[in-house]
Amino acid sequence: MDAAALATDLLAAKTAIVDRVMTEDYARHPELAARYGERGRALYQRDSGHHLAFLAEAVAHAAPALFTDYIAWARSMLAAYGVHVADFAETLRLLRWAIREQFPGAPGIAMTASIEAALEQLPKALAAPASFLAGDAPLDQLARQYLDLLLLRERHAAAELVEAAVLRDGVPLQRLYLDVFQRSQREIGRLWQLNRISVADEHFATAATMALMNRFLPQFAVHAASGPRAVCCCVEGDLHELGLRMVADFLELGGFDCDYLGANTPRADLLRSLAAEPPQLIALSATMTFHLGAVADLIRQLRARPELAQVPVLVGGRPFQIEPTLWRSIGADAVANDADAAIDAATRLASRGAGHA
Ligand code: B12
Repeated sequence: MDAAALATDLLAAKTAIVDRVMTEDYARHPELAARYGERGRALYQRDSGHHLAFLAEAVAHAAPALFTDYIAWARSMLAAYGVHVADFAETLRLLRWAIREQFPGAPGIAMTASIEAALEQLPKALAAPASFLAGDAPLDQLARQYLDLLLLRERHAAAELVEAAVLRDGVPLQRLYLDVFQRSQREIGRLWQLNRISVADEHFATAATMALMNRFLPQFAVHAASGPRAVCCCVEGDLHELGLRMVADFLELGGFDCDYLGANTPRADLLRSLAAEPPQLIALSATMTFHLGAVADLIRQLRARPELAQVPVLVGGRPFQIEPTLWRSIGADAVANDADAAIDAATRLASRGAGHA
């Protein structure tokens, strides 16, 4: 049985497995009802569904790191909401048991290999990951000030701060993007994960940073209508567009002519518009591991169309950083882990024109 088929079977049994795990856990540990209260069961069900969704991607792509990374993240997120690490470990053990019951023999063993790895790592996983802005790198201080202002909802002061850094002090735009914007966004994520800030705080910071990027780009980009055309989009379902937007801006600064389509691009519409005018490059972003299926599917569809089969596909986003070989197994032509590296990869791919890596 191949990996993709195992993952499909696992997902098809998701509801049954989650129900079984929860019933067994509450039966073995009656104290859970008092510990987690009335909403406990609903949250247990939701979270176990997430565990299974990430596990299925690790199985589908034969990439256990996708699951172990998720478990390290979930461990701190759950801790921030009062879930005991011992209870989390028990859920994972029961998940392993229920999957093996449901899929006896080799399939169940293959499906649960990542759970074994995660359980081994769990005692070492941090209750709270370290800050992204704790260092003393040149722009750390600027990033800290910028984030502090955004968390105070001081959007105009934040804008003045970074504008002065670029226009007065000569900080290169690319450094501002990567060392200040990207890292403060990651810190925002960490603070949300630890339940220290709200989704509203995150939305405010993301919108303010996107607005600043809109203001900066026209001041620096040389319009390159004759440069290679790149279509940049997030796969269907994925809402994280700021990273892709950064990539598109860097490509524009590097001489590309980018059609930036943004978040959650519907697959059918994308394929139609690509076929109408095939670009020299497609830049695809996925942040959530559970959107990797959409990436693989889209690439398969591109390869199946004669007019698009040779257009190179560059991928990027969080799961590709976690598992460095994933781009290849998913069928892309190259990966880049940040907007800087994206310029080199895109230039290489576009200059090669047709053909795969
Ligand atoms: C802002 C944000 C959101 C916003 C996005 C809004 C927007 N307009 O973009 C919203 C609120 C929609 C959101 C939703 C969710 N989010 Co969110 N989000 C973030 C946050 C805080 C910042 C993202 C960002 O702007 N990063 C900065 C950019 C510059 O970095 P980047 O995205 O990594 O991009 C760089 C590289 O990855 C690469 N790259 C990216 N794409 C591409 C493409 C190509 C072609 C190339 C070459 C390179 C490349 O280059 C980029 C530039 O250098 C991150 C935290 C984080 N660590 O990133 C969480 C984070 C990604 N989110 C997370 C989660 C859990 C979610 C939700 C599931 C929450 C929920 N329960 O609903 C949903 C899922 C939504 C969905 N269906 O996609 C978790 C993921 C954890 C995990 N284990 O996977 C994170 C890590 C937060 C955390 N620390 O817990 N989120």
